[in-house]
Amino acid sequence: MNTKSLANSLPKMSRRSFLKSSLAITGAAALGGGTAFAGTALAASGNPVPNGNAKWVKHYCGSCIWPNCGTEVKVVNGVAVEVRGNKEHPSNQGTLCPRGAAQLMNLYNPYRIKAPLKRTNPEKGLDVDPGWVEISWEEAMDTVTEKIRAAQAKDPRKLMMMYGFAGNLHETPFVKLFTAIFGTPNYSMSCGPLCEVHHAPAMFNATFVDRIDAGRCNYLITFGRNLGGSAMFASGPGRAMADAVDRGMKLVVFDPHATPDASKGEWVPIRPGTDNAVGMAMLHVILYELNTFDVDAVKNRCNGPYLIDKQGDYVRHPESNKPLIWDEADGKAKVFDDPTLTNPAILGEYTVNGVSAFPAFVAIRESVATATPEWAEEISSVPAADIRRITKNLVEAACIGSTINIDGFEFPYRPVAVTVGRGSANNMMGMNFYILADIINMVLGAIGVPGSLLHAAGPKFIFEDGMMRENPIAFYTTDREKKFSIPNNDYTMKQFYPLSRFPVLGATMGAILDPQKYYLDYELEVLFPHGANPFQNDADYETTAKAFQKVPFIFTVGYHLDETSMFCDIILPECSHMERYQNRPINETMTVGLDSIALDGLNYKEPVVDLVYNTRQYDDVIVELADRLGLTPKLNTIYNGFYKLSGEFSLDPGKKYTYPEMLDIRLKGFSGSASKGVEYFREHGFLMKNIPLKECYEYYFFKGKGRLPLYNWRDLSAGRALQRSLDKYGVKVPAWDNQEEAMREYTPVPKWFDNHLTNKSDEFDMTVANWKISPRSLGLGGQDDNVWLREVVETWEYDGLNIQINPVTAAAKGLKTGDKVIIESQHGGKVEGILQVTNLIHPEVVGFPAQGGRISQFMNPISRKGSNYNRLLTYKEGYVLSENGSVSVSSRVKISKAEVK
Ligand SMILES: Nc1nc2c(c(=O)[nH]1)N[C@H]1C(S)=C(S)[C@@H](COP(=O)(O)OP(=O)(O)OC[C@H]3O[C@@H](n4cnc5c(=O)[nH]c(N)nc54)[C@H](O)[C@@H]3O)O[C@H]1N2
Ligand SMILES: Nc1nc2c(c(=O)[nH]1)N[C@H]1C(S)=C(S)[C@@H](COP(=O)(O)OP(=O)(O)OC[C@H]3O[C@@H](n4cnc5c(=O)[nH]c(N)nc54)[C@H](O)[C@@H]3O)O[C@H]1N2
Ligand code: SF4
Ligand SMILES: [Mo]
Repeated sequence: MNTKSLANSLPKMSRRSFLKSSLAITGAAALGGGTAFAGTALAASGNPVPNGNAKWVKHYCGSCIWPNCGTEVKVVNGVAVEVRGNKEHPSNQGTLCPRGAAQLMNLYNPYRIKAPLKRTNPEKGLDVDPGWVEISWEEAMDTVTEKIRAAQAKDPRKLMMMYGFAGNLHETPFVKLFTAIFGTPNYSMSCGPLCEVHHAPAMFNATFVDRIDAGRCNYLITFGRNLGGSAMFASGPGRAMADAVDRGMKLVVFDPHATPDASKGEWVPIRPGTDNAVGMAMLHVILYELNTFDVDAVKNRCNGPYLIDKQGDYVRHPESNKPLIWDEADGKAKVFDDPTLTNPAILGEYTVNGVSAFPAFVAIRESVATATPEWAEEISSVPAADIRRITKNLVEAACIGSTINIDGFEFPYRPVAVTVGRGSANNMMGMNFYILADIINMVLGAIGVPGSLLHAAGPKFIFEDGMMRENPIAFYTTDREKKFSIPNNDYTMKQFYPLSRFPVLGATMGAILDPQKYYLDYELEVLFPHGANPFQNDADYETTAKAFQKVPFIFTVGYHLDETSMFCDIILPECSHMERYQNRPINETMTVGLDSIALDGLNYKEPVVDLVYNTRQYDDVIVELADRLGLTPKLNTIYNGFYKLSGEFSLDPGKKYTYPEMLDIRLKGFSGSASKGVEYFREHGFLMKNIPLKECYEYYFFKGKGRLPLYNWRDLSAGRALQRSLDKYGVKVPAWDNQEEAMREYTPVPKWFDNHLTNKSDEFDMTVANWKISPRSLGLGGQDDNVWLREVVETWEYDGLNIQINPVTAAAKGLKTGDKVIIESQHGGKVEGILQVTNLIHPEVVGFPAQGGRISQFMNPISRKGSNYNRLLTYKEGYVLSENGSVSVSSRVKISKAEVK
């Protein structure tokens, strides 16, 4: 269904008063006197801005994945009129990007939800008029409370929350801890299946995201990591990259599309979904052709020397059960932490405990024995000579053997990094490739040391078997086997995808529609999506629509009437970013420079003006809901635990607080001072607690204590644990026709397998690629109907929201810029759009910048422009990433000219 046909098929919508009033509004000034809702905690706590005066209010931006930028908002006579960067703020140092500057339109967007709404039409669908009517907050909260209470009385698991990026940005415990407070295991995330950027950081180095030490890196290779469009925040990352390029850092970009950062280095066009082949060839060149790598790192900083048996398991000491290493110094097997261990063997074969064993490095090496650059060229289209040249440059730039002294501590100095983003990681074999990139970094010793790829989480590492243990927040392998149950306890489906960080959205939707197939013996009754859009941002939106139609009661706390709202029974309108009390940790991620690497602190914001409409802050809604359900003590206790609050600076479990009061205690807990609560932060906007420089490099914590997983025994054991659980209950991974495919990614060493992107035996002769563009944050922060940002996209972005193909392909297919085209996917999806012919795209690829084609009829019509490439993707098992259920961001497609009517 495309936008046009949907619009034509829509019933005549009865435009209710909330829309009428919005259209009458012409300017920000007219809104200054908008209705504030006197009953909220926010209003009760007092307006910080005196009317009649011009004043700059300290704030921080609410418009990006990493909203570090400190801002100041100019308020005149109660109307916010300007945003500027806070010069005192160490993160952005006074700068601001267009998304930040355009926040005024987020506040004064006439398409916001202005009062609580109730649907009067019981029929639900993306093209059905819900028949919204305005109701009071009291009525709305009564209805929601009663529905939750009724579901809880039957089975607390009948309640499910779904959050997305717009909700995530609240930085409140009440998004992530909603399930704990309301006592259900069921949650889902629209920002999961297409956002698999955490796998290798979590598995390889126990952190949430990795970051490039751009302040010291000299040679940076990116695979599907769109630094220009996605990570050039106005804060530290943008500055770090600009400084690095000025300093002469070489940048090599493997991407089907020439990203903005590729213009600052070398662009290597690659067929989507084939990065794993190129990575294997790079490792082959390093280990077989150049035979130059960081021998010390392989011997002493990873599990390269751990002895493994023919089954791939560690060979362990019979008594202590510790993994063994062969010491070449005296020809003996020793436990990994034996103080006499001097020269770990990384090659050869040994007999230990009566079995034949070899160092894990041997298995890694053999896995790429035949992965020549010529083999990879066939698969990826990247010339073998380029793979050899780039790999050689990388190895030379690694300065293997050199050291650097930071704060009196001697580090290996490896100024190179191979880094992976969504385009590669979220693609077929992406999890394997993500790990492989870290294997390449590891054999060069370029991980966690100055100049290389770092991990942001700080000194929270736990070691097991001498190895860093996986990130505890991601709870992987062993825990999941213990919790595996049939009937299945929850709708997250994580138990069938043991390496998933997120709930498996597609499987959850399938389970709502057919619980038995997913071994569930109960149905959901209440669904609470918040700032989540599984219709626009994920795959198979028609299945999601059917699942949403099936759940009896859905409510949201919403900013505008997005696609998800179309299925809601009750809508509670929420404050915009400039009307919220919030705090948010400051730490630079993804890319760090010399002046941003050690930043650590907390940002603060509060409403800059009276509430423009009859809205409440999300947090106040949750606090109120919990109170109505008798859950205040639980909520307060969980809040204390989340922020590690105790004693003087902690909540009294028996007392009901407003959110600003809770925040005040949190800020005092953070600063450790009674004088540094809300008042202090109001005046300063932030508080820094920078970390010592040497602690920014994990090597500092690992040296002599733990190693990294060159050999991914964990992947192997996760697959085996899953198989044991399936066998124990005699069940299958639900919905996979081919169980072998469901198990194929659990490999401890690099591996290649053909898949739906590489099997080109039909008419779908091209592959899609999609990327983010800097002025546009998906739906994040309500940008899609932010008219100022829209103008930036349409006036200044070279590609607007048009579909791109290469001139060679265009000529062969008789297509030209401006043609209306239809793209059809191998999975059956279809989208229309306007063509842009450009050299900046691989000849076999159809490129989709950002995302367009919003279908909600209640948002600003400008948001409907463009095409929604997500229609071309699928959740269908066999096409997703088997280890974690993530969706492949590519599919094969064909392109044709649309008939002009
Ligand atoms: N085509 C395409 N699809 C993608 C991606 C891509 O690059 N291209 N990226 C993927 C990635 S990495 C991610 S993380 C996900 C993100 O996907 P989601 O988590 O779904 O995030 P958003 O689209 O940012 O926002 C979700 C919804 O919140 C609404 N919203 C905006 N502001 C507010 C607000 O203040 N309050 C509330 N309650 N709602 C608000 C938006 O209109 C939108 O409908 O998308 C994935 N999907
Ligand atoms: N402006 C803006 N910035 C954002 C966001 C936003 O919405 N807007 N969202 C934030 C979020 S939630 C996330 S997760 C991060 C993600 O940031 P990134 O990981 O950088 O992800 P994308 O921007 O989606 O970029 C994916 C890149 O991969 C390329 N690509 C696609 N397929 C392939 C492939 O098969 N192989 C290779 N080598 N490349 C491929 C695309 O062309 C694109 O350049 O960005 C964050 N930053
Ligand atoms: S970089 Fe991010 S936080 Fe900074 S102004 Fe832009 S959107 Fe806001
Ligand atoms: Mo994401």
